Amino acid sequence: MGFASGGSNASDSLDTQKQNYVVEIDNGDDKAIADSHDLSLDKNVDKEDMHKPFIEIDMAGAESENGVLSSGWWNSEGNSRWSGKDNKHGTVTFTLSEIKSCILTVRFFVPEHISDKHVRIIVNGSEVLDIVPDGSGIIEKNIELSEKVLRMGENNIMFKASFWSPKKVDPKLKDEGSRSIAFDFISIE
Ligand SMILES: [Ca+2]
Repeated sequence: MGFASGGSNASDSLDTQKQNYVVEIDNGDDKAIADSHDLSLDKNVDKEDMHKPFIEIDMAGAESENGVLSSGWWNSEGNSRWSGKDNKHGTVTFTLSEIKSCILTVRFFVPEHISDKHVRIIVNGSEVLDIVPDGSGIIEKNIELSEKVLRMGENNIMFKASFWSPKKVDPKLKDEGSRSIAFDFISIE
C-alpha cells in the first residue's frame, strides 16, 4: 500500500513535471528568452569571428591610436583628427600575421579649400582609391583591400590629400599649421 501510494505519488509528480514542462515551453516569456539567446549567440559569432574590425580608430585620442597613427596626424579634436601635420600625409601602420582580403572603411571631411583636389588612398604603395570630391563635405568609403596589396608583417596606408593652412585661407588667422582632411574614423575588418 505504502509502495503503491509512493508509486502513485511519483507518477503524479512526473505528470506534474511534464505539465510544468509543457507550460514552460508554451510560455511566451520563455520563448522570448530562447529567441534572444539565439540572437545573442549570432551576435557573438558575428562580432568575434566575422565583422569585428581588427583596427578601429575613432580618432578620439585614445592611447591605443598612437600605435597605429604613424605620421601626419594632429592631436584629436574631440572626435576627429586632421591629417597633414608637418606637411605629411596621414599614415596608418599595422602588422598582419596572415594575409586575407579585408575591408577598409574610412569617413573623412574635405574642407572647401581643397575640395577640387584629388584624395588618394595608397596601401603599401598601391593606389586603392583616387577621387576628386564633389565639393566640401563628409565622404565615407568602403574599400576592399585584396590579398595582392597586403603583406605579412608591417603594412601602411597613406591618405594622400592636398595641404592647406588656416593662415593661407584667412590671413587674419595665425595658424600656419599644415592640414589636409579631417578623419572621423578608420577601420579595417
Ligand atoms: Ca570619430
